[in-house]
Amino acid sequence: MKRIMVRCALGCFLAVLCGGRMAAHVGSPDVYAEGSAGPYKLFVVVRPPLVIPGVAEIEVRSSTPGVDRITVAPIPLAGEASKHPPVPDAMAKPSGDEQFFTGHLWIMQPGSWQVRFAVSGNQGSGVLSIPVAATAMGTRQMQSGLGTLLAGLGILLVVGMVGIVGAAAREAQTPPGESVSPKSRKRAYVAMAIAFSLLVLCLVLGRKWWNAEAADYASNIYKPLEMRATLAAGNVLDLQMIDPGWLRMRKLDDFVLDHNHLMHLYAIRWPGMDVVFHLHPEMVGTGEFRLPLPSMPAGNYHLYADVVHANGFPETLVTSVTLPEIRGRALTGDDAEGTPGANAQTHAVYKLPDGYSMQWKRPSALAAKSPQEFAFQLLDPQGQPAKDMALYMGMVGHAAFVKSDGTVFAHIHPAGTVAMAALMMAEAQNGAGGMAGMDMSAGSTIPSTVSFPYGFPSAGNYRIFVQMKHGNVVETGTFDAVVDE
Ligand SMILES: [Cu+2]
Repeated sequence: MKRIMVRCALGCFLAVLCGGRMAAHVGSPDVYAEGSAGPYKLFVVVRPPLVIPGVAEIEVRSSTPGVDRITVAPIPLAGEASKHPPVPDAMAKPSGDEQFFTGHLWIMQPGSWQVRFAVSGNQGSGVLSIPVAATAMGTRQMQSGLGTLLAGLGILLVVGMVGIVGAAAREAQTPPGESVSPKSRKRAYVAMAIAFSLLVLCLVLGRKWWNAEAADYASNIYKPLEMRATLAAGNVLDLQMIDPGWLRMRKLDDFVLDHNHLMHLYAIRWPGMDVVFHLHPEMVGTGEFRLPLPSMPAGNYHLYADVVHANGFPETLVTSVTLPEIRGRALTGDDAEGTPGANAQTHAVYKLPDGYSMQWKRPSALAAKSPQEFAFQLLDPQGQPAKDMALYMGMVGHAAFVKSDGTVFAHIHPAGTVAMAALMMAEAQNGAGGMAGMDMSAGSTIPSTVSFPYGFPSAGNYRIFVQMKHGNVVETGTFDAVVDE
């Protein structure tokens, strides 16, 4: 506890010095998620703290009316501590909007967390848990103005202290009205020298303490898993994970299935983003995955590999590889390919090679950091909603949001930015709630429209790859988005 308090104090004090965010995805730290807390459908945004320990900002909008009260609690996603939730905090209604709630939560440790929402209202109560992978991401320098101010105040304190000690030693025993004796004067100099030495010693030790705490904090700063990609004989792509050293909890052999696969690999030809593959390498050893490549055009590919650890902590590994033209196998199973080519799709309708088309119900404006629904519909060659819809890896659709400068990659589902494997762990603990897009029982018709909750992390140019399945065909629609500040 003492250690936590010290960290906490340091964390607060360093608030302006450090940066933090959630892991998984690349450059897209905020969590956007949609799900059901009992009868209430919620759109949740969790904005990560600047430091760990730090405060996560939370927004909830209920699209079901009648919500009276929402409480939130941070709970580890796995392990013994997940069974002992802390006392929850009530969310506030900051505006006249009856359906909009805000709150904040302290996240005390980096790792795999869930935020549990307990909702009550005129239709009863319900619970929804949203996984949050919390990491401290970096350290910034102290602002020079603040540094100068603190140094000045420090010098003032030292000089003041030495002055007080000197005055006390010199004059405390001198009767009023008498002049100070040379002996007292000498004693004062000795006392001031000793006081000064002690203060310098304190400063040196304090500096040591500060550096030790800073180093301890630095060891918690997230270092993403690295990956090396090589083309082996027989058109096999070999992916070797490298752990640059981070928390001891991280292992390279504890991955769990996330919507049917241990790894989801997006290979995007760069810089044009004109070819995209969504593939699923198999694990062949600790931290090593392999994939027989399908036929692919030559080029430099950015590789984004999504994995989820056993405790629900998701990571996205990034690397690039230059490939010659590959004459490999045909696409099978859950493989998918999209080749938008040079015809950048800024339009609302994307024509697919087999006569189908995908339509984006494009919002009138796209702004950074603003939570939005991204809805896409699959149309058959007659322009009617596709009737032979199928689930693709258990869901109506999958989307990848990629920024043209390579700084953002986010693999999103109808339930949002959270890793599906982590979400299912959280759901299992609640025994209630529901995931958007995954709650289809057998026999019900699969809709031809899919909707993703998301918010762009920053302004700029993005390409959105949307995948939906009909019959045995996985379609990849491509849409470009220009996002304003
Ligand atoms: Cu997916």
